[in-house]
Amino acid sequence: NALQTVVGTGKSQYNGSVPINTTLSGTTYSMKDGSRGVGGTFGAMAITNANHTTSAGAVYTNTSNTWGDGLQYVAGGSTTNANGQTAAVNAMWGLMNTYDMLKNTLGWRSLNGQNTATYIAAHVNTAYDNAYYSDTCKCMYIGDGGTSFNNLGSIDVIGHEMGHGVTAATSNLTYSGESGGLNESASDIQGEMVEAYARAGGTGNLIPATGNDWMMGKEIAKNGQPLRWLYKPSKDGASPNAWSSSLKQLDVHYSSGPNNRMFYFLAKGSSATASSDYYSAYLNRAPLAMTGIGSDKAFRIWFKALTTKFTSATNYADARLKMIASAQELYGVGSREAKAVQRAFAAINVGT
Ligand code: ASN
Ligand code: ZN
Repeated sequence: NALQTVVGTGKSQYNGSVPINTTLSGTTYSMKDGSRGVGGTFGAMAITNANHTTSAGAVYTNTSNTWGDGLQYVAGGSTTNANGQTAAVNAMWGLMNTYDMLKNTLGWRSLNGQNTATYIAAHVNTAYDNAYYSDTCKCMYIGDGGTSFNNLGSIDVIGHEMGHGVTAATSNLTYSGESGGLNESASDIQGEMVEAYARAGGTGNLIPATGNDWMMGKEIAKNGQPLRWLYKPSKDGASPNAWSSSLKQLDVHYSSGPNNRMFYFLAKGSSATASSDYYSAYLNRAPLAMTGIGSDKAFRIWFKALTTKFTSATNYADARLKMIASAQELYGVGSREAKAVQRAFAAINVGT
């Protein structure tokens, strides 16, 4: 038919001017990307306008292929963003980069690996300070932010929400207790890896070793404080840095902390200096510190375990065993990578 994927220009809120894929039909542009995903609700990856309700609404359209003005949405505001396009640009940019990171580095297509198109509904609810994935629609809802946050559409938060879709389609980790913490951590890890990929230019088939900040949602916070610190979870005042038998009683956004830290140590290593944010009191045998294997290998090991080995009931001890098995399959029994996994779990008080 007459649908044609074209490249437009979006003024995003957190990443400046960005190229976004749109679709031209007659003389109308719509925020649909027919090159990323097929089928699904809209036949292509898409951004809709929930228009301050809790239902998805219609796909964004425009008479030109230039979208948004980079400004925070203000209800009834006089800026061009009063039409809400900037929120849609944020969403499309995050979604494109999430899709590309998974596909280009891991060969994983969309949420389910089968390339079923997903979408994001922008402007959900009014002054809504959250974003979430729904497995009913296999889609994500992004709020404009209220008292605590600006628009929730930073790259790491979108990567996080899409991570819930990947987890739901694979291990389906139960969203409570230790498995719930691992579910949350899987999303935080994916969010950071998308951030690293996007900031390196969004091309290539490796996860860059640098580029992400190891903090979830720093860009969106009105007070400058991130939602979570992956490298030292306790900085939020509520998340523990290490596993304990009472971890399972915590909210999943706190019991995620130790696994986030495990992943940081695995990728980047730890320090032997007790005053460092990167120090683990549990690596109390020589050499006291550990050397990381880089984000690319760490994420390959993690993703293989999450999508092919974990079950809905996987806890921290089970995750350790399956991560070691994953590393052994990818890099060999006795490999530096497999030993690093063991060491990273030891650093959060899981195993030795
Ligand atoms: N933004 C939150 C999350 O994705 C929503 C929730 O509590 N599930 O974790
Ligand atoms: Zn989450």
